Amino acid sequence: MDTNKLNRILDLMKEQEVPQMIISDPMAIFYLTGKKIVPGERLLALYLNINGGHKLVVNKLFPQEKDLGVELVWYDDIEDGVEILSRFVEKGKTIGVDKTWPAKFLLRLQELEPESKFVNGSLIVDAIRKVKNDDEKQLLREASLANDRVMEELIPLTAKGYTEVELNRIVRGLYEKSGHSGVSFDPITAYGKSGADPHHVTDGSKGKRGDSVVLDIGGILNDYCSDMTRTVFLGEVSDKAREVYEIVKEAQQRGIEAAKPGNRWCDVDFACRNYIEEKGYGAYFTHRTGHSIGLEDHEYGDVSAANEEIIKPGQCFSIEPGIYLMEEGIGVRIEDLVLITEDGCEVLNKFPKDLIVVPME
Ligand SMILES: [Mn+2]
Repeated sequence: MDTNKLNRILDLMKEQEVPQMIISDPMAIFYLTGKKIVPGERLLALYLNINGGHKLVVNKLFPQEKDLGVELVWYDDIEDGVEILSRFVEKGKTIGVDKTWPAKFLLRLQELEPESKFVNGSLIVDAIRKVKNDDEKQLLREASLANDRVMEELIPLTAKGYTEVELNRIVRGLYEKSGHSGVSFDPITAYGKSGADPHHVTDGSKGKRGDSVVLDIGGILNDYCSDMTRTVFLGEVSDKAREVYEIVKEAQQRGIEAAKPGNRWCDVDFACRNYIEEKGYGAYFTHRTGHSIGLEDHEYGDVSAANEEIIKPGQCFSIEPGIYLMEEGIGVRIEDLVLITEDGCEVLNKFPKDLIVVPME
């Protein structure tokens, strides 16, 4: 196990009076052990105790060759894994469990430990995961630079007459050929009206002259996610669309300027939203401004009006305001990832944000 990450978690457990915890999220287990185990419906549980004696309860179907730095406890398909796990639990004491632990395991453990209080342990792990160490920062930087290159390759292809579905497949191919293990979410390649609908599902539509094209894409490089959005225009751009584009661009810049230690996460949202409201488009910016990112594309921590947490160095999140005009068929979103430094932020995406009109053949 990564001792630094583990110690940060144990310290927070002490602070929050959670003496023991069961981590079941495979990505959180990977974060700590460096080992990906995909247990499917089977029990996988990392038991942590502030006094030590950590265990990883794992099915025999997943043999481990490497020393994970934690004692392994094996069970098989005919054994009651939760009962085996419960042998390590300290009776009557609070137990933290992950927010996504299946009820079939939690209910069984509650039956075995009726005296214990169960709390959401994810709040602790997520708070630690939110502050990146130096290795993670470097991986996030590299992932975003690779994403910039994919965006550069993608933009000219938007004017080649591909349908959204075809373009979506092309994006996946671009990540594959540039060393990514996959996409970090289903790419959005939305022309005109599609881009103006935030819930649009990629379909067979094609772009036409004057359309905005929302390209919201990200890949997974060396386990870390990228995520960026650029909006381009096909052949020409209307005055209205240009106006909307410039407003979103300025709003996003204001968000970046607000992304610094001491400010709150909601201040970044306000910086973007206040400007868009001032320009009369407040009703058309219908989502939060961003989200935390790392091993997963959407990690715990929203850049939204509801998050009053103070921004800290090492945190990494997206800033992605947008304006969506359904009737005019104009959708504009601009997104970069930022990494918080001691006195501001580093914008991880270097791809330019000046308005691009893609020449049509
Ligand atoms: Mn995003």
